[in-house]
Amino acid sequence: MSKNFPENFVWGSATASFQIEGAAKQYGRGASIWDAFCATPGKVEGGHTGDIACDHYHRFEEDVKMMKELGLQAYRFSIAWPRIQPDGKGEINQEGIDFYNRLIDCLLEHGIEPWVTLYHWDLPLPLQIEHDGWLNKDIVDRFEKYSGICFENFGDRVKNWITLNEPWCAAVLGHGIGVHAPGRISSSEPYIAAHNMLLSHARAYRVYKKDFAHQEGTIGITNNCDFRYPLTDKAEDIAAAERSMEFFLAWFADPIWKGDYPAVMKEYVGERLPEFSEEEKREVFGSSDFFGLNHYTSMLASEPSEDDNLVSDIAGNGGMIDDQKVFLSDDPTWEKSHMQWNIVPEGCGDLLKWIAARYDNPIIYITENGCACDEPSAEIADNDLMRKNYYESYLRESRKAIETGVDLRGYFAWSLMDNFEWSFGYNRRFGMCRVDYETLERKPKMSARWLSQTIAQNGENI
Ligand code: PNW
Repeated sequence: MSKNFPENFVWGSATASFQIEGAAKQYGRGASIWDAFCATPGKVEGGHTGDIACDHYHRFEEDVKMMKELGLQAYRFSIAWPRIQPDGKGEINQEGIDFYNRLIDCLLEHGIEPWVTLYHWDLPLPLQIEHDGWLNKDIVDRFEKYSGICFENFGDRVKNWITLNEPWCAAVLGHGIGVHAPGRISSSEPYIAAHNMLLSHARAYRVYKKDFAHQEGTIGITNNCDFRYPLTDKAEDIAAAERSMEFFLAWFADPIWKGDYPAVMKEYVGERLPEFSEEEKREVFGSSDFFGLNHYTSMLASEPSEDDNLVSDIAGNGGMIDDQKVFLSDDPTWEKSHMQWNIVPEGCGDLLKWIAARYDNPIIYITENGCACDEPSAEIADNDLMRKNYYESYLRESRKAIETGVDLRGYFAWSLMDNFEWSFGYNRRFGMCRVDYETLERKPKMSARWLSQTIAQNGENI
């Protein structure tokens, strides 16, 4: 078998609207739940906001040029819903449409394929305040309208759509532990929000297939998942690891690829887990042309003992409230990123194989993968060996998974540039390109130069 990645493997990088655009109060954009969250004291480190971010709104041409110079074949970005519909339900803001038209055209002129996420967490604020956001089933109709506006205006040129980015994060971090907007803390709301997200995703998928089939694009959902290794080879730890995967990924993927929530969730969550009607099951089942995967880290899972504190382990590392009854820990030999996320390349390969086995070998795209390194100076950023090694080792394990038959078709490095890292503000830097937040100058780091060579050789150097 050749060492290369498949011939049409897609090499790209990813960003999200709120994290890079800025111009948050300009050109008719309405407020989002993240603007409100940033304005709430104590929620975001340093009181940082998305007002300027990387100023991508004004500098997108420069950014596209940089992508071209790096040889990226694809660029995944998200559309800010409140730029398209400032109140989330009514009038269209033409300036918002015009902006994304300029961006899409510019990408295509440079031979870069746009991959567009419809929702990467910046919900129009009025939908939250007046309608309870994702907790209200009405959101399904609103998301359908918004998606339709996007297909209608951009679908002649955009052929790759992602409905939702990481509904797990929006459900658990946003509605369970409250560290993301809208900052709610609850043990039942995550399941309701997740349910309505799944229905919204499916509705957008169905509308695309019904009304925009002539555009001949593909559309899917992106879920995030860590991998879980059992702490020991005891049967109950092996079961705990599997259960943890089901609470993380199968929660969202089973309804789409198998037709309902995993049995273990029904059992452990009980009546707090909403039920799909038969009609909803049919709408959700089969509603993704590909399996979008964002992956960063792995942890050890075990059956909790009496004194294990479950809650302490969920903040940012992928547990799901106490319901799953899993204790999570780290292998002390694992290196950590500056976000304290374990660097476990083999977890990436094992996760890909887990997905292939459970979901009958779907087409997979890694729509995010990356490493947080704090880079206090430009010199340190320029020599981001840790990030380069991270990309390389995760890609190596991905290629090995492909060799076992996993149908992985593309890889998007998170992220094109340093940006607003949600509740951590601007200090956790995932970017392949450095952004000097004073001057807003951009400069590719070593990892970007490495990825660029890798793309040129279709991964033969890995
Ligand atoms: C993803 N977790 O967020 C997002 O899609 C990006 O916007 C973000 O910048 C990137 O990963 C890095 O954080 C996640 O707690 C946030 O497991 C939290 C988790 C996973 C992904």
